[in-house]
Amino acid sequence: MAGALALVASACGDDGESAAPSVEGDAPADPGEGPRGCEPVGVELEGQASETVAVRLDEYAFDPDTIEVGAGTVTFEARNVGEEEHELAFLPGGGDVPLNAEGEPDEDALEQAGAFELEAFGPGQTCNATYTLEPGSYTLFCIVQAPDGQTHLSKGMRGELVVR
Ligand SMILES: [Cu+2]
Repeated sequence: MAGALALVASACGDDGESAAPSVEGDAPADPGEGPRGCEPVGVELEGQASETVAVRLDEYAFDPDTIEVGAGTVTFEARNVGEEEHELAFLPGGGDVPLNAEGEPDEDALEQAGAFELEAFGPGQTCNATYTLEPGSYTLFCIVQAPDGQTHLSKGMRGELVVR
């Protein structure tokens, strides 16, 4: 086994991170045809989840757009049924997503508010995010840019999560 591994390693030369160069190599084609893949969140918590909530992401809405769950560990099973990438972001406290002077989402304010997200992933994929949530209201939103440059949020892609 060790010998086989050494052989593979030497066959690859000094390329210790064989995945990285190929990702870089593919990068120019990505904006056109390579949607981002799912990067699940909280996989280590999934076993403790007391609820699983299926959410469909589409242009430009969440379905359902109002979700109620019990406090504790919850898995969101997000399915992108649209044609663009989508994300599932959470703003604790609810209310409107803070915007900057240009009318775009204010990243600093979002960070201060403790916003968190399941990062954007491409059409046809299902991606899980598991969080342990405190009771309260959360605004759900997606600020991926549409082809016309506007955010999905500005096109109405938002919802509400109530954690009891
Ligand atoms: Cu979106």
